[in-house]
Amino acid sequence: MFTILTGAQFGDEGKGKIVDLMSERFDVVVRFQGGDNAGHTVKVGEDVYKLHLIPSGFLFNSRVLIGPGTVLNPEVLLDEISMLKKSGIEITPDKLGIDAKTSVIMPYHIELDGLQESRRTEKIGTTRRGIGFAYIDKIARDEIQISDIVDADRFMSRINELATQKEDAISGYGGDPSIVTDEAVIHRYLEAGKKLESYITDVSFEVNNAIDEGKNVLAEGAQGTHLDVIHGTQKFVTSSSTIAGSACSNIGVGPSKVDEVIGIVKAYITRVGEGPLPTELKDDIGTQIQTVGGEFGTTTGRSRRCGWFDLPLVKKAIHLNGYTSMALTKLDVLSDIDPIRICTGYEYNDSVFDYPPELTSQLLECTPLYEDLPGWNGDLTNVRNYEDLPEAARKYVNRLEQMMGVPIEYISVGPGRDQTFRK
Ligand code: 2SA
Ligand code: GDP
Ligand code: MG
Repeated sequence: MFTILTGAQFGDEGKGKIVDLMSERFDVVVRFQGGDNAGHTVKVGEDVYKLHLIPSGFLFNSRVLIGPGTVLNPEVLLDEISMLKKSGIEITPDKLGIDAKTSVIMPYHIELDGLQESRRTEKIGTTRRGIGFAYIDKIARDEIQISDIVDADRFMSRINELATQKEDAISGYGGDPSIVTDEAVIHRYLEAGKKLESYITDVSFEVNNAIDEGKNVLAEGAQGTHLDVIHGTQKFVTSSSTIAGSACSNIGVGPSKVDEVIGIVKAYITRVGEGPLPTELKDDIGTQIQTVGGEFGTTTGRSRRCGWFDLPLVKKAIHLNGYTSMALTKLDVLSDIDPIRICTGYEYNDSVFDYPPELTSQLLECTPLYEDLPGWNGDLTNVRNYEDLPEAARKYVNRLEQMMGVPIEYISVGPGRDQTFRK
């Protein structure tokens, strides 16, 4: 069985939590795009793990894989492996595999990301992890792959081939180009290569074999649908394709193998970084949601902007991903707010739409239209059954499900594994 899971909004929907929860039934969990810009939080009891690269299935017996469509900072991965080791969790090559063709994020990518972002008059708000520049190099065929850093001669020949181009690029932004051939950096990367060599594998081969053997494979998305580089709110997007179809192309699995596609959706919406967010709340309710929901970037600590549930954006996410079911997270955060608003459409240019306009510039001009539902009071974090939710909360969930037209399978009322139940 092959399952794909993606975020239906702008990321941070709680994918890490739901993947952890589901991993018990998956033999293989695989990351297929993005890099350490992602931040996925897994909370078990009092232990909280904030992961950027290792798939969130690491706590169960699943084999976890990093696919060739990702961009990998090897030092961040090694830090994660040692952080988990300190918590008594061994990430050995039996547990984790990295595809040989995975692009490596080099220090010059990070430098260029920071320089370009500082120079932009209209900022994107990148995580400054070098993601965009690493993907540029993949597409330009100027990447360094993980299999290159395990071989000193090959690595040096790649660096020498690329040096002038990268130095010119950094100088062009007014930066210091010495980082490109810095001996200490090269030494550090070669050391990282030695430590990671035994993890290298062929992810497409492993995943296809696992599916053919009847095992359960989960593809874990990072960021969210509307940050997709092709279908998202350009230019305010990440540099990879975040939607479900990308799992097939990035891992190397045929679309005929996909059995289910799960969308993770928050009971409201958040966005970190710049770009349109039509239902953004810049008032006390927005602050309340941000505080109660702990809406701060898992990677950068930046404040996440918060807004009401935006149905048009979710409808588009349902189109782009073909969700077969949804998990609704963070319902607990909406307690003690009355009324609770659902954006059902937008007014744009004196017309009304129930689907987002194609262009970012148009979405920026949209005024949301709302349906109001009564709120509820009290803490939901101890609720363990759907029937035990306050009636108003059940009505809210049912209305969302009816409007989305896709069944809500899981409801989450807190960061913990046990704070989840089936509808
Ligand atoms: P980048 O760094 O080039 O991918 O940034 C481009 C845009 O993509 C957004 N982006 C994200 N949005 C939500 N969550 C992300 N992960 C972290 C988290 C973010 C953080 O889990 O909280 O800690 O700030 C993520 N990664 C990238 C980014 O904000 C830009 O708008
Ligand atoms: P991801 O990027 O989609 O994996 O999400 P993040 O981990 O970046 O952000 C989600 C945050 O919400 C994390 O701090 C989670 O621990 C937390 N979280 C997940 N589900 C719930 C929930 O149902 N309620 C509350 N209050 N927090 C949750
Ligand atoms: Mg996140």
